Amino acid sequence: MQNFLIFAILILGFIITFQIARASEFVSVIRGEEKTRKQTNKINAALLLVFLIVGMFGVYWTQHTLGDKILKLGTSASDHGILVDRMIKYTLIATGIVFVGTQTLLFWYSFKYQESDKRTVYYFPHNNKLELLWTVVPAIVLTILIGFGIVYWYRITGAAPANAMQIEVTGSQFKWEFRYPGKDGVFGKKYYKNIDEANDNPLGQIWEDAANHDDIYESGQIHLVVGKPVKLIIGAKDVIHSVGLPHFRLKMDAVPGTPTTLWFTPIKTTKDMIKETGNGKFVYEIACDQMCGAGHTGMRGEIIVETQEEFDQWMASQKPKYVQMKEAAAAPAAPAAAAKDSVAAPAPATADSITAAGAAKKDSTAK
Ligand SMILES: [Cu+2]
Repeated sequence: MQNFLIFAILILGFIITFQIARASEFVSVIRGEEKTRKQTNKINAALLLVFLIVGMFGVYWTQHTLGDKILKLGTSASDHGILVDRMIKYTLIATGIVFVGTQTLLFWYSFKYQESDKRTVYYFPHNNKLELLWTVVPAIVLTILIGFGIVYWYRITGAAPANAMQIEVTGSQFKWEFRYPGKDGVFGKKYYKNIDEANDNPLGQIWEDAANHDDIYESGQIHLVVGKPVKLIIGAKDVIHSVGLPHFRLKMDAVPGTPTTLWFTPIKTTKDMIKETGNGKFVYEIACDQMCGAGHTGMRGEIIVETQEEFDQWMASQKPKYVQMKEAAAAPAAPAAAAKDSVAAPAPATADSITAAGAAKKDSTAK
């Protein structure tokens, strides 16, 4: 029924438009074609001017109303973000001047130089100087802007400093998971077939690899040190996600099977930002920047930027996943207590049986 109504409305609309067009044609015949054409021309010229004024006001109004939503992020909280902000500013200034200039001339001239009986048309086919000017000037401006961009791009995507803290970031529908390499500074090996949420191995760490034994696993939230470079090693378990860091002005795709990296130095602590924004609940956000499914908008992670002392204190309170798992496995007599730390209720009794199961799985796929 609804479809029929929509169809009927469309048909009626078509008939009405057709009839109006026909009626105006008859009117123009009665009035005289030439006169009508001139009149329409005048109306169109005036409408172009109206379009310019309304359009320019629209541009101003959108900035005025929505600009806050962007600017509320405050000044950038990372060193790279300052470069990005600077680049956006210069680009907006250059394109803004060109936009206002060209649009004003385009619509104003259409109005001012509309058809007139008092004026003969000046035939102006070609001018080398002008062509050179409007080719060379934009080329120079664009080269400068792109040059800036390339230099910044290499700085942002280039190798991280040797003293950078490393954090592995893994996206999946619909959450962020993190891993710190622990005291040895080395990430243990992982294998995607080892991913086993039920047995407390969400990243698929290979427990036989001793480098895994001190790796710290975090879900949803990470801690960074202010003024200390951090390198993110980014991956995904299912589809393509993207690590979006609006306050740091950075983003990088999280691709299954192809690790990507991103490094930056946070320059303001969370406390600094609370003071700066006046928002007591301020928290740095990791937003998924790649449409990844139904829960995409809720795929949120949090970053706490703090001083080295605060970070060390927090890190000292963290237990490696391996230790957590061992402890849960060593306490089979008290399943209620174990269930608190480990998601797995009917899980294998020992860590050894978990690794054995993982190894068996690998063997079966190797055949
Ligand atoms: Cu996502």
